[in-house]
Amino acid sequence: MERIYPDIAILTGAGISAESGLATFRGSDGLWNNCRVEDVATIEAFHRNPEFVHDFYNEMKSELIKATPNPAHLAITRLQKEYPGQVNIITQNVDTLHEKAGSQNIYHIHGQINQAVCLNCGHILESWGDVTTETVCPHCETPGMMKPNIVFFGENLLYMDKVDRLLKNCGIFISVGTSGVVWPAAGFVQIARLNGAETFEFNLEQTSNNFYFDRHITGPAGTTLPRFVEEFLNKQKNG
Ligand code: BV8
Repeated sequence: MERIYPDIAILTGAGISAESGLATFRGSDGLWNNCRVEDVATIEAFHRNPEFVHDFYNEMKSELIKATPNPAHLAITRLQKEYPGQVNIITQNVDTLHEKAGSQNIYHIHGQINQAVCLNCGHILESWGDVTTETVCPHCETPGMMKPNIVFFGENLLYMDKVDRLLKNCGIFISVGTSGVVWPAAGFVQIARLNGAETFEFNLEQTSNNFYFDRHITGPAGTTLPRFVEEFLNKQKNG
């Protein structure tokens, strides 16, 4: 009889990039400890002071371009290569470490640091260089309308139609390195679980979402995820 391999949906947050040296948002070294969210990550802040917000993300871009994937990212790439079912990555991260690790099927629901979007025509500009209020949209040639393609608080997430289908059709939901504080991503485990998925949480500590996870694997994802993937793939092979 044909074996069924349930689809896997993996939600990642800043914690998966921590062992690549990138600061998380709400940890002791958190990004939000050094600046107020309201000053950089809201659409009002951008309209109030676009230069400041552009500077913040240009600075972050110069950091993220240097970062390299860690064993947690590579474990997901291995799972995608060796597991016969679909493995989709829904990431809250704006870094491109999943791409650098060779992963596919990546949905950046909070945007991407190496992209800017034109508020006039919607064109997406891929660029690791600085984007400023002077940048001219290469598509509609309007100056001063480029915004970092980062989903600010109060803005809708990207790829939500696709993500909703992935959550409702996955048989396994894995959360890695997210505090489960930011919505609607914090509610994804509930959707997956209510649609029959087995749910796993990988984090240094139990999060407020703990109730919805069948298993909680505590520890640094760079250690726990490769071990989980090894055991999971062996079980798939040996039946
Ligand atoms: C929206 C962009 C609809 C900037 C980000 C009241 C209740 C509920 C919701 C709301 C509310 N008031 C407002 C809202 C909605 C709001 C929200 O959720 N607010 C929260 C804070 C209360 N959400 C929104 O506005 C979203 N949009 O709802 O749209 C709408 C539309 C129009 C009008 C109205 C509504 C938009 C949310 C996206 C905001 N943008 N980022 C940037 O990235 O610079 S959010 C920001 O948080 C990042 O994207 C980040 O990815 C995300 C989540 O953070 P985490 O990834 O979880 O990171 P964190 O530091 O928190 O945690 C790291 C975890 O890793 C920790 O648990 C740690 O233990 C663990 N860890 C650390 N090291 C390791 C590790 N784990 C394993 N191994 C390790 N080594």
